[in-house]
Formats: sequence, structure tokens, C-alpha cells
Amino acid sequence: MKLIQITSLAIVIALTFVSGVFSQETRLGDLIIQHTSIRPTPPRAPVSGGYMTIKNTGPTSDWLIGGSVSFAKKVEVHEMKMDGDIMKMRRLPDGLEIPAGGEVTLKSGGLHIMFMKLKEQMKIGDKHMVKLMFKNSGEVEIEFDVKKPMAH
Ligand SMILES: [Cu+2]
Repeated sequence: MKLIQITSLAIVIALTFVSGVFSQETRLGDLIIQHTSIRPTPPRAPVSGGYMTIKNTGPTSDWLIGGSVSFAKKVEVHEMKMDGDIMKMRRLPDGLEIPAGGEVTLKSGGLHIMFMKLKEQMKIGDKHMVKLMFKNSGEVEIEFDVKKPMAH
């Protein structure tokens, strides 16, 4: 009886692991993209941010250079930088480097993709398709969940 309980617990843990890891992972060539999310907005907000983790398992760098979505006019790759005492964000003109064998996290308060001129409100629980463009690996369309940004 005890063995059966332990076995079923192990299966539950295994299934949780599988759904938690694999369902949210997208591969594009040597890149693995995970933990995609969009920041929720109040009604009529002009912009929102997108976050994710990008791993590069390959031998050469790649660059996230932009993207496109149906719910906003433009997608840009941004970084946050101190300008004197003020934190400012700016577009990365050459894109965001994902170094060979490295991992880059886009998160609230740091690197992000910016959805400019939103056409609709980003509501918690909604899902949106985001097309990402990489310099070497090309394009991929991924589902992003609208949810409160996590502290990594
Ligand atoms: Cu921005």
C-alpha cells in the first residue's frame, strides 16, 4: 500500500515536472526560449513589456533584433540604463546578444521587449502570440501569457 502511494506520488511529481518544463519551452535552432510573459496594463495604456529567458546552446552568438505582434504597432528590444540619477530605457540598435553557450533573461526592471502603441489592453490570463526575430536563427512565433512580472 505504501509503495503504491509513493509510486503515484512519483508519477504526479514527474507529470508536474514535464508540464512545467516542456510545455513552455520553444526551440529555434540552437536557441531555447522559456518563461515568456507580458506585463498586464490598465485600459488604453500605450505600451507594455515582454519578458523571457533565452538560452543559446550553439557555438556562435545570436542576436534578438525585434519582433511583431497583432496587438501593438511595433516591437522593440530595450535595455534599462542609468543616465545620471535617472533610470532610462533605450532601444538596442544592434539587438540583444545571446552569447554562445550563454543565457539572457529579459525581466521587469531590466532588459525587455517593448510593445509600442498597444491596440488593446493586456489582461491577466490572456495569451498572445509574439513573433520574435533573431539575426541568425530567423523567426519564431511563441505564445506569451499576460501575468504579473515575477521577481527573478
Ligand atoms: Cu522599453
